[in-house]
Amino acid sequence: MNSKDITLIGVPLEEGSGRGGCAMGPAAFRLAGIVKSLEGLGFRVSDSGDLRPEPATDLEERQDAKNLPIVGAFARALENRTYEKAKAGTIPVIMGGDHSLSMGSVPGMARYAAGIGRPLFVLWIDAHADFNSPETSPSGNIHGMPVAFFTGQAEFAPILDRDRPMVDPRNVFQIGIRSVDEIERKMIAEHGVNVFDMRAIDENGIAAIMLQVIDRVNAANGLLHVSLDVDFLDPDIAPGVGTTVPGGATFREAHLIMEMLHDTGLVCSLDLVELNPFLDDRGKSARIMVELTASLFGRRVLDRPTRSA
Ligand code: EXY
Ligand code: MN
Ligand code: MN
Ligand code: MN
Repeated sequence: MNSKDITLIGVPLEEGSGRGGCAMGPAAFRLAGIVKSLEGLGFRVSDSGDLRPEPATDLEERQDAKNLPIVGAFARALENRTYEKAKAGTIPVIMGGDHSLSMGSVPGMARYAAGIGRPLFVLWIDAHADFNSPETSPSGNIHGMPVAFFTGQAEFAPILDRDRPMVDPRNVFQIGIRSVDEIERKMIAEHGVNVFDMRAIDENGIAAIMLQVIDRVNAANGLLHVSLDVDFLDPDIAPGVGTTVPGGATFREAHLIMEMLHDTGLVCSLDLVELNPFLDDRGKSARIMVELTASLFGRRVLDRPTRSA
């Protein structure tokens, strides 16, 4: 992440979540001052506006993957936009929108990483594993499926190019997990996804976990895509999300993740997802997400010596 250029991409997508509200997310991030915060840190910020694809006519409606024509259309448009903006030397920051948008952002970054011959790693910061497929999903909501999709474990329709680069599930790190479906639990273990649930955070602390993640990415000379779901945070501090799960991360824990990531310079792209302004409390959750974004891009309280390896 040596670039000083950030491209904001608005993704007003809520059809993957099974309820209304997330489509207002991009507007709420703008209102909470995301552009000014990043500019204040010395970045050139270009807001590329909101994607507005038409539903794909070649994708069929189905009950086990609801609203596939529009979710698939967003995945296609975002895969392309993310790839192009990364290739142009900027850092894509995707303002969602529900988590099904990662079916576009992550494959776009996987294509970019493959093009420069580096492996892509994904840090999934979420209460949920999002590793369902249409066959295993209890809800049919696609926002519970993106990790299975971009690791090639749930190919439920020809949404993207068949030859697209996949992310190795062993290159996926999940932090904050506390709500997993039964079959999902088996799937993540079987595929070697690295899961740090809330218990792991309680027992080891965020710092020890993050050092493991960072060392793995560094050792492989990888790029790191970060996907931040609002519901990672405890509902008391971030109520603006449709899938709250009690017992989430504190502001300090989330902040430390972002600060440690910034110091590594490994982060190439960021998803901000599941913000539902309709459920929020006076913009509290939008603001906290913008603050965490600022920490990821270098806002700090004091200078401190860099960690030696
Ligand atoms: N595992 C549940 C499902 O698949 O329906 C809930 C998924 C919620 C996903 C949120 C976005 O992280
Ligand atoms: Mn999620
Ligand atoms: Mn979630
Ligand atoms: Mn399947």
